[in-house]
Amino acid sequence: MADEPCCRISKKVQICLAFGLLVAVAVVGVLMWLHLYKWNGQGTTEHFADIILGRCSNYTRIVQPALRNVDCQKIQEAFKDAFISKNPCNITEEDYRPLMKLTTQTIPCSKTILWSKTKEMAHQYTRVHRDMFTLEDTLLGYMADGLMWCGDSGTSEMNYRSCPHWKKDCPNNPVSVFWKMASHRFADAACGVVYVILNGSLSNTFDENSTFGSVEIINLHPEKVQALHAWVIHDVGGVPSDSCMTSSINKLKSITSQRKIAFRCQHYRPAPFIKDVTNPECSPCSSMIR
Ligand code: NGD
Repeated sequence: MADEPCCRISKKVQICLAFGLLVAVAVVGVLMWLHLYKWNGQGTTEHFADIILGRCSNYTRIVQPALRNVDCQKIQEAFKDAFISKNPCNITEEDYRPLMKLTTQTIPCSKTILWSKTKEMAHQYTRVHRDMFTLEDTLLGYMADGLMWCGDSGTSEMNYRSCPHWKKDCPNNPVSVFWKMASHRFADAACGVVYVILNGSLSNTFDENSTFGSVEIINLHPEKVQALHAWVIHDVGGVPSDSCMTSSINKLKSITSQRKIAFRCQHYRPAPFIKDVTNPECSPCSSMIR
């Protein structure tokens, strides 16, 4: 009889405790969810580290066997170290320095292809003309192309839920800093004639704010780069017009002339461009529209 009120109270307490615990778990869950999904960009690509290792092995064994002595395990570690346990809005070029050192590569003169808003076309071109290189045909670009990655301070995990979007969140995120640095280095090393494939179906065929316009063009060295050749590609169904005569291309021309780099522009339709422009130096090329 004397135990009853005590038991009734303890049941109430138990229920209160259970409810409190449930609320606490829910709050922690919501906070974790908000933390993981706090960015507006896609999260880290699933199996990021394995993909880097796999692509590195494939590239150094099959694509460019001259690089077979490269240590892919070390490269994978250096890549992860650049952004793991770091604030993903505060990544610096210093963070990527070790990775850059491990991936030095020589590209022959007059074999560099830059692109802007023509990624597919540029890669189709180098799949046919295998002696030419876009950044994504180098080891560094090959490993990272199409992937997303980021971590966070206070955890050694990658964030697979969300990563900072370069426009909506912050510019100094792991992906943007990587591509800016890789593009800078690629342009910096270019020599001879450099080619750029541009999209003639857009009004801003040359976009000063693009990576090509803001990073690559200003890092070509006039002592090594004798000319920049722009290949402007039209849509098949587009109105045939001279895409080399637009104000946007004139802007590019004036930037190159200020930088003491010769400039030449040719316009093409996609199919003949991929197939026929085998010798970039041919002049005039049979596939020219005019
Ligand atoms: O700051 C950025 C950024 N800038 C552009 N892009 C960016 N992505 C970020 N995460 N952070 C994206 O790069 C954009 O959405 C496109 O998907 C892609 C290329 O942008 P585009 O078509 O505007 O061309 P860009 O001129 O900016 O750059 C192409 C040149 C080319 O010669 C490559 O050697 O710069 C080199 N690149 C830059 C950025 C990304 C390559 C890549 C790549 N492979 O993803």
